[in-house]
Amino acid sequence: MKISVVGLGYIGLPTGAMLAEAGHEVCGFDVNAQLRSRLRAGEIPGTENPVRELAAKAIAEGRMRVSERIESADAYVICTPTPTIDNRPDLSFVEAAATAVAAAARPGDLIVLESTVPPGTTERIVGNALRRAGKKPGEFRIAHCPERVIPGNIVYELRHNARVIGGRTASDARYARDLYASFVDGELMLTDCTTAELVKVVENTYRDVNIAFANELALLAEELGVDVWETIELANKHPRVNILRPGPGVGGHCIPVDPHFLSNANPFSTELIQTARRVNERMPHRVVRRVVEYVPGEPAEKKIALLGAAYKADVDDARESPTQRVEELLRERGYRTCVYDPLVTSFSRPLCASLEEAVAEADALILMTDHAAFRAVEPGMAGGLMRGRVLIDARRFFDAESWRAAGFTTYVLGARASSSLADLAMA
Ligand code: SAJ
Repeated sequence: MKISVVGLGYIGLPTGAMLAEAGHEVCGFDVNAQLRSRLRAGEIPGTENPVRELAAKAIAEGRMRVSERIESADAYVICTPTPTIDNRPDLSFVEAAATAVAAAARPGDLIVLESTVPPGTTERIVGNALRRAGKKPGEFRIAHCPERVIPGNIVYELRHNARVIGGRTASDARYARDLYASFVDGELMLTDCTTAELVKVVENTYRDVNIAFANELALLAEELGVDVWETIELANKHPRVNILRPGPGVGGHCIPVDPHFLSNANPFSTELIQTARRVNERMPHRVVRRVVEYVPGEPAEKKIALLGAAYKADVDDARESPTQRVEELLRERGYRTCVYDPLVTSFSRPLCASLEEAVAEADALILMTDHAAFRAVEPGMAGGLMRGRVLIDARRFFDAESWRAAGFTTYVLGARASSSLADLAMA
């Protein structure tokens, strides 16, 4: 088949490259002209090596072309972002892509939307775009096949994950299945478009609610003087319990966003979902509260070093990162801040160039992201450069005992109080 992939971001690019590898003729388009020319030159953005290798190979071998427009094809796969503005879904990228695809598509063609959207969106937006182009939606095959890959392991999951394929009709779903069967080894499950849309949003909302539960438990355990990490580990030994991990907040462009697609659809039937969102949104405030408690004195005279700008471990993506919120809140209170991340290049504020620069003369160090690279951070080195010796570990990442042995006062989210505030007052 000839396939037009619309949107060459973290999903469209590897999906296009996989389709090309499976033997299809792929032409990709992205509205970002700079990205188009970089891709043509073989410069693949991002730090996931399997994605870079796969895309570079498909482009170099001419099996995937980066086009200046959306070319007519047998199938169109739309992979554009769906952010939120004030917690409401912004479907403008999907609408623009659907309008352009509708102009190029011919009767019998398949149009697949992969972007995460509120239930009911695919048929409405694609159908309306076709009608505006003077075409009859019934003459096209329309499907929603939500992407489900985890950033950090994209190529593997693209190939192996089960996929939900929703069709406008059962025959549209079967037609789309044949396309996905050409590169997916996982199970392909067929349903209607709206169910597929709901399934995708439900998966991410389930994760948000589960993390909120873990975060609430962390705060409760602190009050009870119990270690939440041990509690969760022991509870998870039960064959039907799987509680996720507490942390400084929930970031990324999916999990904190998608629950709003549901609560926006009906605020009255989504109270649990909305509460979970609030619990997770409060976590950055909890981190800042600990800074206030553990670093007494005039904030303007204090420097706080933050390790990790990425929203999670070992990715270079800082979108909706809890670090961004914690830094903002610290600055609002008057603290000086310095964020270091060895992977992230794009952040809301300038990043420190090195770990040494971040910790130099700092009064406290906050571990925000559990990047493997931070395993090499030694309390002796950090303590030698810092002015104060306070470690706030929001992921239970470091071995707190060795930091305490190096003279640090430590706070570990959800852990049994190990350096009490009373100790701090006496120090
Ligand atoms: N987090 C915790 N505790 C945990 C797990 C995660 O605090 O136990 C935090 C992370 O630190 C991060 C945030 O949650 O800030 C989100 O990270 P994540 O790894 O849970 O999810 P994403 O956003 O990287 O990817 C999710 C995945 N969805 C599910 O696992 C249900 C992925 O499969 C989706 O394709 C992706 O969203 C998406 O694009 O929708």
